[in-house]
Amino acid sequence: AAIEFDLDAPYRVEYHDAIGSTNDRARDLAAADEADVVVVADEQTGGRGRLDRQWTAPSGGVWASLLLRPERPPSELPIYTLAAAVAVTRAAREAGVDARIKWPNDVLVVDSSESGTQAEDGADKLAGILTEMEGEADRVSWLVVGIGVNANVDVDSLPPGATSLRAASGDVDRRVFLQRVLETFATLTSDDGRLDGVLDAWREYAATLGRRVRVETPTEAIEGEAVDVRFPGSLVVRTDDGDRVVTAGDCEHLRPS
Ligand code: BT5
Repeated sequence: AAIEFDLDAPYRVEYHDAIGSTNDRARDLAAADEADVVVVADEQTGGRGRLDRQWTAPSGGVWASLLLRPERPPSELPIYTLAAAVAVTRAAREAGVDARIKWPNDVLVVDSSESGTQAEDGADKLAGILTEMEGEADRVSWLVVGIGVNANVDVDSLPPGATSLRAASGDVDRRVFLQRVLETFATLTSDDGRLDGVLDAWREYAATLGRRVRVETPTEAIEGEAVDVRFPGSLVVRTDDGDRVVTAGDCEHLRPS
């Protein structure tokens, strides 16, 4: 179903009925010196997750990639990914869904029915964020924030462990939903400070804080209690050997021991 994304946002909108990956298209626009564009598609045929994983993106979802050129060093960019997760979570909650964030940026819906297919202990994945960038040590050249939300799609068309807004609370007006996401994202990332508002909102929506977690970093696995998030988006894990600050990795929520 074709949709029009005529958004009232500080970004130019480029809409596609079907495309390989909105992130790839945004990267092409970056190479063409564009900025402040959001690429939106009804369907993706080659959607991408992190670490070369596939992202299933049938017609009816909100698949969008935002191209930005923030005046920040690459080391601070995780805060944009957290801001995107907060923005999606807020929009989902406004749509009546009990959405929460798993560090760093998976949006989950807590499922009280315990059906057993969940990606995480009692929760299903509603949305994911894929952030990509290029730049020097002191300043990013471009940043692409890819946002994938299972909106008006059947759970049957998604991988196990996934859920959708349709399944959790009903279909949404995708134009309104994306508009809200972009508004929140723009507000949270507009101040030049340390973007503390992002962390405060992230803490409010966190599913991870206070839980036992196992985080696989590129070099090791760290287990302990997730006690806080800190700029630019690192997880503080309390282990038997003291607090560890984890900047990147895959996080698994463990059942309480
Ligand atoms: C993510 O990766 O969660 C980032 C997903 C970003 C997708 C957006 S859509 C717009 C933009 N254009 C793109 O091409 N990508 C971005 P990761 O944390 O690596 O999770 C990937 C894993 O989630 C897969 O290995 C599957 O297990 C699962 N998965 C795949 N499709 C899914 C879906 N639609 N809903 C929930 N889980 C899914």
